[in-house]
Amino acid sequence: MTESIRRTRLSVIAGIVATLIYFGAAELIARSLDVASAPALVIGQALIPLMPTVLIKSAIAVFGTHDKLALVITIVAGGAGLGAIIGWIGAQRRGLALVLLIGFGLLPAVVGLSSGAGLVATLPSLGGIAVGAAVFLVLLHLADAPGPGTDTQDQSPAQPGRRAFFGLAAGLSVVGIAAVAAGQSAATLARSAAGTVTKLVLPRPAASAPEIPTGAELDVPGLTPLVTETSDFYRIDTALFPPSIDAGTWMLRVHGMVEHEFTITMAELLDLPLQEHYVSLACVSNEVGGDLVGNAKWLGYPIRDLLARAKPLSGADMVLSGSDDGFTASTPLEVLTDDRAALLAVAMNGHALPRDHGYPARLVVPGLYGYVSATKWVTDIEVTKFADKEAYWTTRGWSTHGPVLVASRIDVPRPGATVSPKSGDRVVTAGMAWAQHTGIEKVQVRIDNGDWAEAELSEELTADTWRQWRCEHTGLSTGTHTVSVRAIDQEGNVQTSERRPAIPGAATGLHERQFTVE
Ligand SMILES: Nc1nc2c(c(=O)[nH]1)N[C@H]1C(S)=C(S)[C@@H](COP(=O)(O)O)O[C@H]1N2
Ligand SMILES: [Mo]
Repeated sequence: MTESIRRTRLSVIAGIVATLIYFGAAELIARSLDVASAPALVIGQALIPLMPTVLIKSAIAVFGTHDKLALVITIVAGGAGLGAIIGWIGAQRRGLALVLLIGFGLLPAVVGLSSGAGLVATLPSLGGIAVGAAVFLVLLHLADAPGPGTDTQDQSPAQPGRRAFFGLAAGLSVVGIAAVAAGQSAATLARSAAGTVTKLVLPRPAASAPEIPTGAELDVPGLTPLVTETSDFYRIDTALFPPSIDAGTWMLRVHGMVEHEFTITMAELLDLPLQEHYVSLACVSNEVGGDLVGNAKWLGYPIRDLLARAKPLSGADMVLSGSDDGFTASTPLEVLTDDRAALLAVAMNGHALPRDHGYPARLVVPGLYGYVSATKWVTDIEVTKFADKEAYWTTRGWSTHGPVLVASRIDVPRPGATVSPKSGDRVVTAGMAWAQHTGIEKVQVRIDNGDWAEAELSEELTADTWRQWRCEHTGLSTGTHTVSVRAIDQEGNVQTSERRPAIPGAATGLHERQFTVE
């Protein structure tokens, strides 16, 4: 290997290490100033709206709710790749490399400023690039350092300068990655803590949710609970860092095609007679058998009553709800004015909403997928027309209307499980079924290509919540079997077996699972 190739190599490494240290230092500065402007987040947030829908949705499908972490890792890895190119340039043209490094490093600060973030939000990038550039120069200096024998043919990497180079490069890479990881987990922890420390004093509901009947929960180990713990509730949104909103200054504006435009503060909202309802929420990106669905007890004010106060004008057919972070959802006006429990919610399972789920207020609408109804961090309600306005996901290929399709899922047995039949050679299968606002009428289960058998259903909590099902099978031969499930809603719609991808209006097909009888 010639000296020039060796130098290029070291320079490439210096570029990568400088980038990792940049992300790490910036992350620590962002954490200590408690600003949401670590470069990885700023870049991610800027990229999300530019990414093709398919990519975002497949990231959600692949990574579940860990899609944000995957994005941060991708950005840091991408940054390191860019660092490698800059390092490669630096082997020949050091000044140019430095300019590029600083230029790219400052990009998040520029993006932040142009989207209205304050000056303090630029500090992570500024500090990060100062440290990153210093590291770059020090490493290049070490790479240059002539060791004994530079003038001879001995150019082994064991020269003192080179040894220091590799030691420092390895150490700093670890420090940079550890700092990003520590910063990200500290941010997550701070967020969940902020979610449980409630600044809202919740009023007693004017109308409480029904008591849960004993028959509403079946006793099957491994079956999903009827009410989802808040900490287990799926989270889907486009916010890399959920908005931090002060309930004291939060306001909701109701306007558009209405007779009386008005705004409402949190104090005013909490003074209104609030109602408690169990409602199951589902994501349109949920795959067949997936877990982007959950059920909670929500406390809120009926959107119907808010709209009645505003008095929609004739001709309006849609409500465009908007959040603090720019997300919008289009909900049919008639869905929000009929008698269903569509809520402007302030609490979930007895506590103020956690930040991840929309603190201090969000919408919850039974019967529609979240993307067209469940706006978190809601600050704006505009009465309008489908012909005039388009919502966030509609502009990205998803349908304007998003009614929930009848669906069912197998929870028991676990995938690939080996089961030993119980007394009387029984094998139990169990799972969940939902058709929010219509209600589940029947669930049918089939083993292999046998006949559809009717499953036992848990008592219905409300038509807006999911139901558990359970089925017993006898006489199964030893060996592998496939169980499939389908649900029928109270309007007689049978869950279709036709396989269809999630876009534009939810995946269809029947959930199947294999297990072995021993
Ligand atoms: N502000 C905002 N609200 C949002 C979204 C979003 O990206 N931003 N995503 C919607 C989608 S797609 C779903 S499925 C639900 C999920 O609510 P959850 O995260 O509380 O489960 O929130 C909806 N509300
Ligand atoms: Mo969703």
